[in-house]
Amino acid sequence: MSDIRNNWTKEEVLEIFNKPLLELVFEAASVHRKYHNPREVQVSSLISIKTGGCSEDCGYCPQSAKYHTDVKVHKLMEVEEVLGQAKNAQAGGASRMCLGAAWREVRDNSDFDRVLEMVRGINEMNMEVCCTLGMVTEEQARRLADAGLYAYNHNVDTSEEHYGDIISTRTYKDRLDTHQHVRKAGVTLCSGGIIGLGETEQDRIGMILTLANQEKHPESVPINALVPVAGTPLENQERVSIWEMVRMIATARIVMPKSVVRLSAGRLEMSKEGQALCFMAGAGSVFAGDKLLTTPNPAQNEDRELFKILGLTPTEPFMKGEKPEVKMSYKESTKKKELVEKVQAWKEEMAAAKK
Ligand code: SAM
Ligand code: DTB
Ligand code: SF4
Repeated sequence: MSDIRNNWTKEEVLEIFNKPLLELVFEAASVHRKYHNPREVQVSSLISIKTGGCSEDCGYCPQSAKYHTDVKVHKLMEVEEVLGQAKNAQAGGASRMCLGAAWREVRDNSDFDRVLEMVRGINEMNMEVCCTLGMVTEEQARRLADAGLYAYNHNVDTSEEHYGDIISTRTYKDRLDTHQHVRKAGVTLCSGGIIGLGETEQDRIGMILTLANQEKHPESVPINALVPVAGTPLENQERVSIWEMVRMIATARIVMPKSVVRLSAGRLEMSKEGQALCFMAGAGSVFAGDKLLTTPNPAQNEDRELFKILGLTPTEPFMKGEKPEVKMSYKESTKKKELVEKVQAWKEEMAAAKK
């Protein structure tokens, strides 16, 4: 029987999740070695292209307009600034840029046109581009695909049962509908969730089941530990232990063998040894750079040291999928000729550095 399945039962996943920890890690490590190169870790870099002032009420999120947090609202960034940050991230070893916007959903306006231009520019720089912009229609997903989008991130965050306790302004079904739109546009899906929201073990299993029983597993599965932020309803949540992260990562790894499981938010609180165990349990990706969207993340030099100790190297872009073909190139679509030349020069610089 193929081990790529989408008919997992709650009992089966529960049994995996509750195995003695070292057995669980061993099994996950074995699956990892079958489908992935255990010496490589895919490195993604995040940019918050539009920050704060979001109309949604996600209880964990410092960017909701409903809560009073220290996050400063910032309108959509300029294309040039985003491409400049992408270039620095690429030089630091990132193969993927993830552009995050504090939007409920994408609207068909000039801001979206600007995001499409960012996507074209980063794709032109030979990086994978991921966007996380809230809900999208099928047509919007297609426009992103035509601009060269590689992945779309849209997390289920928790189980369907627990969802209403965390977010009231949209439904679980809304999330899954956007997944369908992304799939129909031929863009790879990045979807995972957060632990530490006050959920039960059943909820953690439920979240994994939602992802593992999709017709096609998400190509990326980010597992976030809640970063409790002052001013949000979840500010006083206790931090999850490293053992809970390891269990989640290992279980996701076993039930979705081909997916890249990302050790996501919460790394700042984890020791190097703890992170090593997460890699052993099948994490094949991290967010790098000293900031996630609005909260801190380990500094680049710390990750470099960690990778060196563990003998890990960052993955090259497009190792697990084709580079998306664009309908209109960055050069044809943009009026900013100077920026086109800059991007060209960066590309040559990067190519020379690799030789
Ligand atoms: N607005 C879009 C959306 O919600 O889909 C995109 C941005 S949103 C910040 C992306 C994801 O970040 C959320 O789905 C959630 O999983 C994660 N996230 C947000 N705040 C977090 C926190 N405090 N700790 C851990 N993960 C968090
Ligand atoms: C994901 O699963 N985690 C990232 C990314 N996808 C967009 C976001 C984490 C955000 C943590 C809180 C913050 O920095 O605002
Ligand atoms: Fe808005 Fe996304 Fe934050 Fe929810 S998680 S409040 S949708 S930015």
